[in-house]
Amino acid sequence: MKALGRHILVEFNSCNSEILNDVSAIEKAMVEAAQTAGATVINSTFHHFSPWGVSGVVVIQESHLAIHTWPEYRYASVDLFTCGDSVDPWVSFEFLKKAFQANYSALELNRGSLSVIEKTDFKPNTIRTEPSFDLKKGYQIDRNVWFTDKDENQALSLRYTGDVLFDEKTPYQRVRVLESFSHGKFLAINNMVMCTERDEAHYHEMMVHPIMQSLGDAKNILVIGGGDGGTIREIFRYDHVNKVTMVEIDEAVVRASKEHLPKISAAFSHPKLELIIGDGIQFVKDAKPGAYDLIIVDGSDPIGPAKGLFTTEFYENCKKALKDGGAVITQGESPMFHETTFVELNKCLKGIFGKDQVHTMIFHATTYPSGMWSLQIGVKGSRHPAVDFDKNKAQAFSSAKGLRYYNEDLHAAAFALPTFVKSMLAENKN
Ligand code: SPD
Repeated sequence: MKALGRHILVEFNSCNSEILNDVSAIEKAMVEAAQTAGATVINSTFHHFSPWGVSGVVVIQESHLAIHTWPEYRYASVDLFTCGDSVDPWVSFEFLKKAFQANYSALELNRGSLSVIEKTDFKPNTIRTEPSFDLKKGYQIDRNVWFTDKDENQALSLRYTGDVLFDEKTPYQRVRVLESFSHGKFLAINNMVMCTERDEAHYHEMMVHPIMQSLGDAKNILVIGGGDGGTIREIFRYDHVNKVTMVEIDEAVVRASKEHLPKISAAFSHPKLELIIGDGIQFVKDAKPGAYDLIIVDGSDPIGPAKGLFTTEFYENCKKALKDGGAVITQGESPMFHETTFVELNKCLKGIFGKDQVHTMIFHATTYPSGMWSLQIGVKGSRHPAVDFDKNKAQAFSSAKGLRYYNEDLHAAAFALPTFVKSMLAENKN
């Protein structure tokens, strides 16, 4: 070869936009393109941009493969650079063409033409005696792929291995299970984190225990959503519960959790559970008046099928379906991330249950954007869940069950709202 390297500049057009926006699929294709050409992969870094597009590079012992995608133009710009004769970059090109389902144009340049550059007798001052990686151990790629849950202005990202454990597009949404480095496996719906192995207890324990401790002997419970199973797992810690009916719209969520999140989905075989795959909104509409002690709404954010879980009609139907003295608790979004939804939901509940019968809790949701999340409760009666509970029982319960987040002190503390949240909800005393 009369040059140091071969550089192919590729224009991939008319690609599959979905693939061009899928950071995991792109990272996999780029790494495999390098390996197929016989390159030794050292490292890869890929990032998904807001609102769409992916950039990344695969560093190979023989140089690099780089990409930037514009899914909205069905276009990707790709650089394939190899040094020496051992790797043919056109093999990587062929691989990527198929992976992106692309049309193409490409140009090969010789880089470092030996007719214009000359070797010197450069000797570095220090020479590394150990290789930077051990070829004997084989494939040693250090992947850097991120999952990002975001709106236009804020985001939470988790670095994950790049391996996709579950990925299905259902009639309702995209359901995925991925494995993060910091929080274990996690369930994602569309591009939102639903729960991670490491911190799911924060959400599920707070969803269930403050209200269960306050109601004291809730026996007949309805759960809307909650397909991962974390909420029912917490409910079944109470022996006095007679029956839990759970209505989840998307069977794939249940399946994904059973297959990959065994600790979260452990209660699906409980004999007191009736699992219905169906529309929870319609179920509540058709429910017998006064049937339930407690309704738990463990839905996703108000996009797609969960939209109807944020409406006046839905909570009016919940109230009808509750016994006197019963309560509904719902995931109430974030005062820092979804301010409008958080406030509107609160107004909606107050309009139905009455101003003094609606109570808001805040807890640390470390893998939801902003890290600050709420649960909102409507009570059909005068019970105040922050006050009307037995602290000694809560203490005994949380330690006997080995809970990770909820305890007797946190119970009342979770209802103490920061001043800016009180102002949002017009709950300031003066
Ligand atoms: N932005 C995330 C809101 C998620 C609420 N539900 C999560 C389901 C966990 N059981």
